[in-house]
Amino acid sequence: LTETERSLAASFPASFHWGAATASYQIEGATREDGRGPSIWDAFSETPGKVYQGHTGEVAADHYHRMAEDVALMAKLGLDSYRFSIAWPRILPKGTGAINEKGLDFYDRLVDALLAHQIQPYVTLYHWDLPLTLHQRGGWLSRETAFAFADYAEIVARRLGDRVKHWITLNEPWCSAYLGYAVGVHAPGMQDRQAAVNAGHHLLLAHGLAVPRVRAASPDCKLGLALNLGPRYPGDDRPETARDLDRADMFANRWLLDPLYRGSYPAQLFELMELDAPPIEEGDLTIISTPIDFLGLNYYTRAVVYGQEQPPHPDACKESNPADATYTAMQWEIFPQGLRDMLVRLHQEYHIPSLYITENGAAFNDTWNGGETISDPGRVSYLRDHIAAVADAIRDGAPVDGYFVWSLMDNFEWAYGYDKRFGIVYVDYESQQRVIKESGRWYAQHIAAFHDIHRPL
Ligand code: GBH
Repeated sequence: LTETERSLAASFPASFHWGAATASYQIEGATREDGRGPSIWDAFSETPGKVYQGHTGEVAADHYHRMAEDVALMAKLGLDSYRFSIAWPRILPKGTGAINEKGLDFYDRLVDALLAHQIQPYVTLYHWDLPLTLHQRGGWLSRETAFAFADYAEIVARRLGDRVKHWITLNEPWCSAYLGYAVGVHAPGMQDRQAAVNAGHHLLLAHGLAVPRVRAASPDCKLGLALNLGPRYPGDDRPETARDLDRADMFANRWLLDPLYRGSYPAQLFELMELDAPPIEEGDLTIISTPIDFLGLNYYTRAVVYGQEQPPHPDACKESNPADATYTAMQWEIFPQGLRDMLVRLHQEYHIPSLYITENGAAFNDTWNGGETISDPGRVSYLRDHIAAVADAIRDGAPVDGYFVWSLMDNFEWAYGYDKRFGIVYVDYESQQRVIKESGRWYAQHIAAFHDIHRPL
């Protein structure tokens, strides 16, 4: 590490957590093993034309069979925390009803393996793999799915809650709702904006209903959810730009933040979208805004908004990032300051008591030449500059308690299949060999430097 990098590591408080994140469907494989039921992502990825080159999660990084090796890898990197998700269809193959003990056993062993290495588990209960049977009964368009989720959450918390002290109910409900039900690029692949708004409400309700159930089953736990938020900046100073900036932010950020933290949807949102409000029942917003312990922020990039002559729907604002900026392989602009700005805003405007970066990372076109490591300088800079932005946010008062790299290892990148690699560990999908990239080595050194500073003399 350079001198600057050492002082960056030293600037974090001793209580700060360093981890990496994954999700069940993206890494596990073994989709038909040990009683796992099908999920909407099995069905979606098996539908021709939905995922790049017809890739599916059937094998993925084979983590289901290589769990012990992968935990050893985390220990080698020096992670103190690991965020993973539980596949609902492994626990309840049909979404409700009969429990599949073998599914619970797998996560039980994973938690024990992590704790044996002093790695704290951060468990996401839903990272997009809805049991297919529930989809056939209406999926997130049905209120019943919210109640089914709360039952499922309690089953998991009862089994793991003596050892798991950090729970994340949902990962990125914005994506589940809008990409899954309006754009159709994610499962279940529907293209209906009203459906997305309705699904969003049932996802939030699922979260709110699960909160007391998890708390009751997991004593002294901390609980939250992870949102993908992206700050919006004006492209120029025209009044149309200010107007559309507000609309874009309402859709991208406040749609879910406001019901969770203010107990109401943004006043104009559904009207401006020219849609009906979702089916809100008496008491729903109280359930949704049940206090939680922390918010997980998944941050990748920002957007720059340009006003249009005709006022657009909030989900159709003109966004275009600068041509002279640098971009990742996803064509997402690299903009670390956006992470600082969003953290400070969450602190100042929403008074959130504890923040985690539950995902941050980048895809680059890594290639392995069979050697000891893989050169990925773009990812090293990305991580360093975003970690520096977190330090800036802390300096400006944001209560940030931890940072998770997306991702521990290369994995099934949803609609992009295995074409996009986010890992700090490379996965050779032929041999399933893992190779630590230079970014993984850099992150390990960063964590080691952090511990050096805080080690009692
Ligand atoms: C996450 O999704 C997922 O949780 C994870 O499973 C996935 O592998 C990972 O990221 C990488 O894709 O204009 O700022 O709104 C992130 C999904 C990324 C959705 C950025 C919207 C648009 C950028 N999103 N995105 S912004």
